[in-house]
Amino acid sequence: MLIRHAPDLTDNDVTDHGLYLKRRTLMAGLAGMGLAGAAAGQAQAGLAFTPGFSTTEKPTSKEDITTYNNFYEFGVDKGDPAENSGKFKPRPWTVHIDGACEAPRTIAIEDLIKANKLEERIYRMRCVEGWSMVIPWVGFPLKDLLASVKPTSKAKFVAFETVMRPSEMPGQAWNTLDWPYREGLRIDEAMHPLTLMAVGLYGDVLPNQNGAPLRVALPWKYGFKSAKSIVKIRFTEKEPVSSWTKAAQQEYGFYSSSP
Ligand SMILES: Nc1nc2c(c(=O)[nH]1)N[C@H]1C(S)=C(S)[C@@H](COP(=O)(O)O)O[C@H]1N2
Ligand SMILES: [Mo]
Repeated sequence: MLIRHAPDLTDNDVTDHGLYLKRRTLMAGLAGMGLAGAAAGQAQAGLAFTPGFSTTEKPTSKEDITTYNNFYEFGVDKGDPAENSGKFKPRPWTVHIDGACEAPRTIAIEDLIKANKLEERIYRMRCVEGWSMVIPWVGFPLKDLLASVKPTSKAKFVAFETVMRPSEMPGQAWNTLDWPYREGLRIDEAMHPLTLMAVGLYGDVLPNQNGAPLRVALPWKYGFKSAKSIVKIRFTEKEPVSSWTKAAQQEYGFYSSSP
């Protein structure tokens, strides 16, 4: 990964932010009246959610969040994911969960969204390269999904795997990482109430470049721990492989808590 001095990408686009906050308040009000679904359907093809944990920090603009990305499957430059992910098909999509659990299963993205109560959570994401953003995610606690498959006492870690689809992900033709992208968490980190399975941002479904249709978002870990476009989740007894740790053990240790 290139180490670059990037600006602090915190947003200054007041108009965008103002509109967003208005809409967020509206959605919260409607959700209270049980109308969020209808409102979301009418207003736009957005996701119905209620506000959850947040930060008082001002969200980065949607423009910056969706055009300055790390997603090596689409190339190594920050603009590559937005530019090269147009052909990627995030639907139909299924996630397979197995390993040390009693009820392994394969679940479709629509069913996952229906079965879980979506919340908006505004987290600061820090990349180990030195840049950060404040991102309004929409998602649900990962622990709810994990609990649904009944992990056993042998489940000490949780391993995540990104989809392998070289025909739609041009970066997978290069040996920049050992594909598919793999990351892992200790079971208590994965079950932490702040660990989010994100399916949207800024009230809409996740853009391809941000990890559609679902990715992890951990507010206290460096960005690379949050795998994008996940197709496999496995409970393991041993510490799982991390693509970045494999590539550069010094910079990307397994734990990698951010400051
Ligand atoms: N599959 C996959 N997941 C990934 C990456 C990647 O290259 N491939 N990059 C990671 C890194 S280094 C960061 S900082 C974040 C960036 O997330 P964002 O582009 O949505 O801001 O995604 C993480 N998840
Ligand atoms: Mo990163």
